[in-house]
Amino acid sequence: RLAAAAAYSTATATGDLAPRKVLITGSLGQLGAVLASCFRGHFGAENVITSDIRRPAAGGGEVALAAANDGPFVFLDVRDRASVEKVVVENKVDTIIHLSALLSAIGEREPQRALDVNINGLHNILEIARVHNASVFCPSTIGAFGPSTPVDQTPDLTIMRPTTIYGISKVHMELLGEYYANRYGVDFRSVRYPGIISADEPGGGTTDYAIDIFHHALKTGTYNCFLHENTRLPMMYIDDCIEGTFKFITAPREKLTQSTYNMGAIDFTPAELTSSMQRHMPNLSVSYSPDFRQKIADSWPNSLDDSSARKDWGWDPKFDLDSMVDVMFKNLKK
Ligand code: AKB
Repeated sequence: RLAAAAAYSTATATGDLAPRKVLITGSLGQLGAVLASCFRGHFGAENVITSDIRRPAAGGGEVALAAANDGPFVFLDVRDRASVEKVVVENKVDTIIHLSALLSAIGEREPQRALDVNINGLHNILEIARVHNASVFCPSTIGAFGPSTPVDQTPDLTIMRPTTIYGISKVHMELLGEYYANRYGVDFRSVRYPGIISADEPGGGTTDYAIDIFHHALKTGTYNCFLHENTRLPMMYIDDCIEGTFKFITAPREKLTQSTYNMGAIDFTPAELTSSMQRHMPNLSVSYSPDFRQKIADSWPNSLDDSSARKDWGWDPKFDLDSMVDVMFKNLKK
């Protein structure tokens, strides 16, 4: 997996590769470590500061630990504006990749903490970016959509009335970022990620079943899925996510026609994922016990229309369901 992380540093370099000083918040989550490897590969390890409120060893596994050790890592609580500002000013940070957020399932368990981190954290980041002239990338999600959104090939511009605190905070993030861009000229960019599949264990999401299933399958040959077998959700393999995110953040500003883009790749149900996995493990047995996360999944789209991302900045995912399953087994068996 360390080799895989290093490989991200070769993500296609087509955009603006002028030197940058990058700060990544929430680096010990699912995406931070691999994004850090990618950006360090292009801009130099010392120019990408990773940060989190945890100690690197405490979570995020081998890859996260390597990302923290491979370059500067600082303790940073995004709710504390002064300490974030200190890091930005002292290090002349010009690009903030703001990943700190509580995801959908954990957000429903702890709505007040989700509001604090997702809303107040974002306010701090945008204000710091405005005052110190930094650009901001903050991912949005399919969770920003809701039960009244059209479910198939959901377009970029549509009804957005999410029913989770996570979704509400992400719609707020998209709109506030756009406000800062229009009113103050902050270079704010966002993409709506589907569920991201990677070998590292994620935390607190509704799409996480599609990762848990691999870990359980390899340990026990069985999995009890918390979603119904026919729940279709948009998903993406981590390599596509990192490559696309790098391309988007470094895309020349004049190519972008909007601040937030859908980023689709594949979509499948737990039953379809199981069949694909059974090509490797014919005896894999999956049962279904939907819990509170079913209602969250039912409020999200089946698939995304990401034609604007493809047209404007060259989004071009490579992995389909079977190739994603093949590479997951390969990485997890290492
Ligand atoms: C979640 O399930 O909460 C996340 C997401 C789709 O944003 N993976």
